Amino acid sequence: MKLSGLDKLTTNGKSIFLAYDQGLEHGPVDFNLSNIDPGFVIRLAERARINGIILHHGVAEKYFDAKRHRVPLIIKLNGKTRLRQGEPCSYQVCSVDRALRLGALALGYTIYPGSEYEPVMLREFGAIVEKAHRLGVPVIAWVYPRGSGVDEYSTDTIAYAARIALELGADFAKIHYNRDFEGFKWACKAAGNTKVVVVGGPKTNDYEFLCYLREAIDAGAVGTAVGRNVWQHENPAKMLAAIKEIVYKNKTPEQAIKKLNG
Ligand code: FBP
Repeated sequence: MKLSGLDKLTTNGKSIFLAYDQGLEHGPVDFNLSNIDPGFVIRLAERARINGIILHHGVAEKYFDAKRHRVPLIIKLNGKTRLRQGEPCSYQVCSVDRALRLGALALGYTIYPGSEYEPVMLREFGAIVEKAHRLGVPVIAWVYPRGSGVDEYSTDTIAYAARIALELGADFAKIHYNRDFEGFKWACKAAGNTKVVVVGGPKTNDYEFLCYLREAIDAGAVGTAVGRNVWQHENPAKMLAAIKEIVYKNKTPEQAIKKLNG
């Protein structure tokens, strides 16, 4: 199966995606006066020449011009707000057709395995993969096991998440890394030919974040789909440059931090 956008989603086999879907998932609470502007974040991704920016369709329609912007667009097809309580459930909010009309090179979808609503998400995701692959479009699965009784960050659960992505036909699995290095190696093995990218998470200490990323890549991840650790940074362009040192250039966190502070 030939997927047309796949080569742009990697640079020598490695990927850096900038996630900017938090406006729906978390609300503007994550933003400041700069990063609340989608244009600011799109420009950041474009200038850094990374492998993609992840947007919901509404933001893509109003801010992203596929003819002008030189960064691959990844549209997240489902979403939820944090206002709703209870078992997590993220339904499709954008069709494959609309995403492609908006210029998407790849599609994203979040699955919450273990949730009461898991069957709905599995069914929607299955239909999306079928259509996307028929059209030659790659699909990224956010696999976040959640729901009562699910230990989201256990090593076994993370490996299960990776495998779910493979079983369901995802081209990339976006999963958590709990700092169990050997466990994450196993998770990357479990993902098989599905490429693993790690979640960024809430903004943390720069050096800690770069160490986390280094480890995840050494364990077998091809990169990261990070959001807040970049655009909440006081110097997001430099943070992206430091991430590039780790992901593309195979540098150490110490070398990358020099790039950040230099
Ligand atoms: P961050 O790097 O900011 O954590 O973004 C990664 C991401 O998966 C986003 O794509 C998504 O909006 C968010 O995290 C979901 O976070 P959660 O459901 O864990 O609150």
